[in-house]
Amino acid sequence: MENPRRGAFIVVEGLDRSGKTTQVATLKSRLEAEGISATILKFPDRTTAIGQMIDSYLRSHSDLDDRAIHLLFSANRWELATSIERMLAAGTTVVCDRYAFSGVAFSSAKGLSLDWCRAPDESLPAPDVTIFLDITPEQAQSRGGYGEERYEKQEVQRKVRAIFGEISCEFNEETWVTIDAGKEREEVASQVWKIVGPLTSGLSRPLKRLWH
Ligand code: 2DT
Repeated sequence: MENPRRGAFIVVEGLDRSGKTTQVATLKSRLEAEGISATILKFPDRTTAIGQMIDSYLRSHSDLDDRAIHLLFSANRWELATSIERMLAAGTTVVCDRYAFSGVAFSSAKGLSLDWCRAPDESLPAPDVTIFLDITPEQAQSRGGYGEERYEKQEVQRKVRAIFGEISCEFNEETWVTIDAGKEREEVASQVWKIVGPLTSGLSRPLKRLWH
């Protein structure tokens, strides 16, 4: 029988080296161990045709206009939007590694206006909660620095972090939670679980839409 309560939509955002990938993997194991029906998604989803164009851009194998790549990142979310809605309606918890907030933060760090950046993601399913794993560029550096991809540079990360700060002000403390990701891995994982755990029994309120 279909679950009358829908699944929760949880987004994990964070800067490079914030431990986002590790935390999402830890969360997945915890959800599985608790027997909770959950799916993990990651944006960009580099497996689709659009995702492959994004991958090529991020690896600097191709160049694209700032607006064109922004629209591709958004289209990459839209191509999964219906399946996200279906999974939530079926009672599955959906955890998403990056979402539209990364889209807005990284593109507007390049000088595009926040309003322009937001527009293509308008009406996408809105997360019930966004967990932002915060780390300073200095802490990131002490974790071994950044990788090779296009945005993995201190100056970009600094700007992106400031924009995430601005975006967070638009949400209340239930829909946007910032966690100090400079703490020990286990400590961060337990804070993440404190937020996610209570949502895994399902929600009866309707899913909201960005950016309402
Ligand atoms: P990963 O290192 O997590 O694969 O991210 N990005 C991501 C954007 O510029 N716009 C977006 O909409 C999204 C989802 C953030 C790859 C890089 O892509 C950036 C880092």
